[in-house]
Amino acid sequence: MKTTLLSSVAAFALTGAALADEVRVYNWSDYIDEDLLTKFEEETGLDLVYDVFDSNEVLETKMLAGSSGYDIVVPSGTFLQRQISAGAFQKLDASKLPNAENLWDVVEARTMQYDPDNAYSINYMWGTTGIGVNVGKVQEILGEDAPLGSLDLVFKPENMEKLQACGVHFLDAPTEMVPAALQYIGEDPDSHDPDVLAKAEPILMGVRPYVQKFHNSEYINALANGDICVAFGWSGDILQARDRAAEAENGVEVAYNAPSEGALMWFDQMAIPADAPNPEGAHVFLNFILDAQNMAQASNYVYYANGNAASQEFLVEDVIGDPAIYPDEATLENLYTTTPYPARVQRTVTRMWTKIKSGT
Ligand code: SPD
Repeated sequence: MKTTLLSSVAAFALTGAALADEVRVYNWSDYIDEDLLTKFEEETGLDLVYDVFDSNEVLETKMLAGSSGYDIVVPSGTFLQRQISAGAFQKLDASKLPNAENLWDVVEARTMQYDPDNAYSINYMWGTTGIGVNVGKVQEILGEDAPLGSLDLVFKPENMEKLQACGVHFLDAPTEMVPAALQYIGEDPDSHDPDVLAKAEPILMGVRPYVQKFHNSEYINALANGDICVAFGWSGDILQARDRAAEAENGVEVAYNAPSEGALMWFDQMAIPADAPNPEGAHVFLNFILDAQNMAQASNYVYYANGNAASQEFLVEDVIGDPAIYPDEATLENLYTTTPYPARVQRTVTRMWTKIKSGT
């Protein structure tokens, strides 16, 4: 098995025969138990090339350009929807996915808003976007009653001014940070109205000076090592940071909270590019992932919920019993979803984000 981080797949001088033996998967970083990759190769006899990315925008650029060379990719729902419209994916062949019977109708009903009939994709994982904290450090700085689970922690300049001393990371994900800022001020987080979207800018600009870095994966180790004390990031990644800190026995206590004001709920979907070199192998990989025990092994490792009902009996209590991963009814009611921005609105948001990141 070959795995690389954000590798380029520019050169494919492979023969048709070689391609048929090889499946190329492009997934998010820190999103699988690598033992599963080895198991896939052993069980199927196929060679797996497994590359990783950490941004929907990076994946989208490849998907819209075409010829990515991948057999499976994993966009989030809103990005998937836009890429389906652009013709980037091929329909799944249900006859090659017998394990699809394990899928969870509750999740399928939600992902249909991005992929009607779930014709092009299966859910891999889903989660929320929220606040990771180094509990001890944040309480030392803001006091015992620090708003650990509130957007006040990250969007109130007085708090952020103090927290900058111990380090704050934000996601470099405009389609998540802008909705969060809108939610904070009581606007519709899924607004596509440029006048409403513009209201997010002063909120983000107001705390921008105190953000050390905008990045989508470095915060896991940074939180775990105690190098930063706050990250606005993805649920399972922050829970992985919690575990890494506990394993290191370094005295760092990491906690994740979906913001009490409301959190984004998102779905990462596995899909087969229209020009995938090995669609047959892609279906073999999807069917392997859809196996209940394999899917449970993945969730148990990465602390994200999955869309596989049959896997639930194999999930450890730390996962199935944690409402930060499998939300209870009350938590679910406090989650929102978003829809893709039309191209003109997307350009406005991208411009705003460039300004925010540069701080000018
Ligand atoms: N380390 C894996 C992170 C997966 C995050 N998925 C992105 C969700 C975007 N809405």
